[in-house]
Amino acid sequence: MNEMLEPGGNARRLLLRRALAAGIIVAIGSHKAKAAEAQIVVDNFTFSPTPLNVKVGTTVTWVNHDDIPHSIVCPTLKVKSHPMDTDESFTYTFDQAGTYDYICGLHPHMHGQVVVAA
Ligand SMILES: [Cu+2]
Repeated sequence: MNEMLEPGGNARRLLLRRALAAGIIVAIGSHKAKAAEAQIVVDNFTFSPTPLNVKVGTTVTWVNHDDIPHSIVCPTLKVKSHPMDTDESFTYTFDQAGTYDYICGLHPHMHGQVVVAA
């Protein structure tokens, strides 16, 4: 039989190796880019957990599990959500450290707090 090496063999293997390495780099990159997330549930006229402790850069999502609407109002941040109907959510990314008190705009007796650490 002809034992001659296939001319493109090495080049093809090199390309494959490069493709694999690129794939690994992409995987690491996307893992690093994944931002912190946290969730606050609104249920039975209560925010939970409160206080919520997070780090700067965390995206917080409030989800309303009540069968009446609630909203998020934080005067410090000048944030005012739309009224969230059942299972609707509101998202805000905290990019500065601090202690943030908020209330429900529809039921001002509902209090919550997010503590953002640097
Ligand atoms: Cu409410």
